Amino acid sequence: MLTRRDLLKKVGAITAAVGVAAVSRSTMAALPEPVLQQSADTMDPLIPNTGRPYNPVVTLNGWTLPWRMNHGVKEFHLVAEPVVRELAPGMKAHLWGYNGQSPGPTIEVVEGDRVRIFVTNKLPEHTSVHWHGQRLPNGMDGVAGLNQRAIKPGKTFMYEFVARRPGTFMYHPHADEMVQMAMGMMGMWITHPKEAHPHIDEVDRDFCFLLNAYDIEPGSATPKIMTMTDFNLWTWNSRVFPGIDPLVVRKNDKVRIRVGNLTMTNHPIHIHGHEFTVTGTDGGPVPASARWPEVTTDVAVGQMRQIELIADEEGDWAFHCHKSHHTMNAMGHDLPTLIGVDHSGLMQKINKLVPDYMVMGERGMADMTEMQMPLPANTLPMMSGDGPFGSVEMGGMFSIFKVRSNQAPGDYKDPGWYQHPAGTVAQEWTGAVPQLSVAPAESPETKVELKVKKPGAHHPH
Ligand SMILES: [Cu+2]
Repeated sequence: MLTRRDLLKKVGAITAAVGVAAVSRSTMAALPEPVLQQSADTMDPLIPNTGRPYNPVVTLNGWTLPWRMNHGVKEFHLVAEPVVRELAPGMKAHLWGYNGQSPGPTIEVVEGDRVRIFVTNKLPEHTSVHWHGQRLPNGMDGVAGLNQRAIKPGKTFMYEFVARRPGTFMYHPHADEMVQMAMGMMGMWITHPKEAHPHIDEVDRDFCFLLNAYDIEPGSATPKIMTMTDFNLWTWNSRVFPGIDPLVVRKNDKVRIRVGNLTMTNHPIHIHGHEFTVTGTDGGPVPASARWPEVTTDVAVGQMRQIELIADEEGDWAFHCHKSHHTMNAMGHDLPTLIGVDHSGLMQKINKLVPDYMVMGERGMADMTEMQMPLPANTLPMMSGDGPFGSVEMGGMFSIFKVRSNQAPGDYKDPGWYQHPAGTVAQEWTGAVPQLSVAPAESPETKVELKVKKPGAHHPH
């Protein structure tokens, strides 16, 4: 049995909120003490010490909210508030979230639990919480104006319902939704089955995370809330690679990964080296007869996909969104494609006019990772992340599925890079090769002429 002290230790650098200025003392006294998180690290699973037992999830770069048992009701306290979230080492974003982080903490309960959630609003504007996918009384569904009055700044509301069906759900505001979700307000909700379920398997490791996205101008820290499609930071639980922790498993573990999408576009989630099946959606578990093998599954907007696999291939396997623009960090999209364009002599000419100008993309964009281009403060390189063989040239929605035979059960610590057995890494061929012509034939039609436009009105001499 865990004591409260042990419980707090497990959750990491969490603190109880003190001096909540906007909320009166008497109101707070009746509420469970809110638990806050200051770190963006992946916390160990929260082993339940009250209520029905279950196998807890691991929230990627996140944590589970501790609860208080009050006469058989599980009581949670969410605090909606501005937060500072580290997106990856080197960049912090000013977001809105819950209990110190964005996304908010994962809420884990068991099928049949009566749940009471206090929501305190410390934002500068009103909010509400919608419990995506839940069966509940209409007045608990959280759509401000439709199902309840909005929660004004400084006020606390109470939601209460029975977690009727097992599954993976999400929570997010349903008041000024576009702004509040663009600012990072969202979290996951897991309802574990109360007993053996015909369509829910026991697993050794159970991960969850949300897909989200931000548009933060290089050098600034606050997302642009009006952006509809052109986001520049594609995140998993408000983290970008190389800031996203690896998913660490023991060889032959049965692994479940729950992925919810609260961005404004779809994300084909892809794993290397293994096949998986989709075993559940936010509508519930999928019967075994309706599952088929995949290596990529599309997670559309507002959907959750729960995938399962046997981790039977050792190694460091890429796990990422298959939209190549989503595995990049802050970038502009209005650059011309320059592959194959001859820049000879051009740099000197341009540098006379614009001393800092750099030609990019002449041979592709891979040079970007080596370019010592000065970045504004609080910005990440477009692609980076060093691997054992050089730069991984990735950013955004990318992580590594690390399968190790010597990883202890229940150990989620990063084991470092995979040590490949001798002779199992692709390498340069040093034997004889047939004569190949590499340079493309040049003809007047394919030769591209570059015209340099000089800044200012007058023509070049
Ligand atoms: Cu994507």
